[in-house]
Amino acid sequence: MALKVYFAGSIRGGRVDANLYRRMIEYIQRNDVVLTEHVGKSNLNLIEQGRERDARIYDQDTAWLCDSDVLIGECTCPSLGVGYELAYAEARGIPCHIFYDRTKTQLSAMLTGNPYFHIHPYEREEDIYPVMDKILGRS
Ligand code: 6IA
Repeated sequence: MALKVYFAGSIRGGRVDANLYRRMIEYIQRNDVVLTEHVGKSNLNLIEQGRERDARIYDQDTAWLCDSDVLIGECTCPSLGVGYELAYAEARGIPCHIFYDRTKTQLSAMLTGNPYFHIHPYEREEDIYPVMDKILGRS
């Protein structure tokens, strides 16, 4: 059965890796369901829309998180929201897999120091996909 994947990636933290998110999302979607496809879109409105609108985003995202089988996060570009989602998922026992490009950043010790998280440093994008196959039970 298809897995429900919560893909987490930076939005207001910066969109420098948006195209990478899109490719990772498309890869997951070959066999599985991504609840957060918008994270990979190129035309997101990054401007704060007021607390009411953001409350709807928060409610929807936390509902999707609770409904997900696994969280896959790309954490090269630091994001407060992604950090929050990781802690939220951990508190609910949702497995969390974190990818980051070790040639570009050092991950927070609050993630690398927490044995709950499965951490996958990579150096080339093509190294991501075989690991993703294992996470998604494709190999
Ligand atoms: O602090 P950040 O904005 O970088 O947090 C990014 C994370 O929070 C992502 O993994 C998303 O799941 C979630 N998130 C942050 N902003 C939004 C959002 N904004 N919509 C959905 N999830 C969000 C509105 C964009 C909309 C026009 C598609």
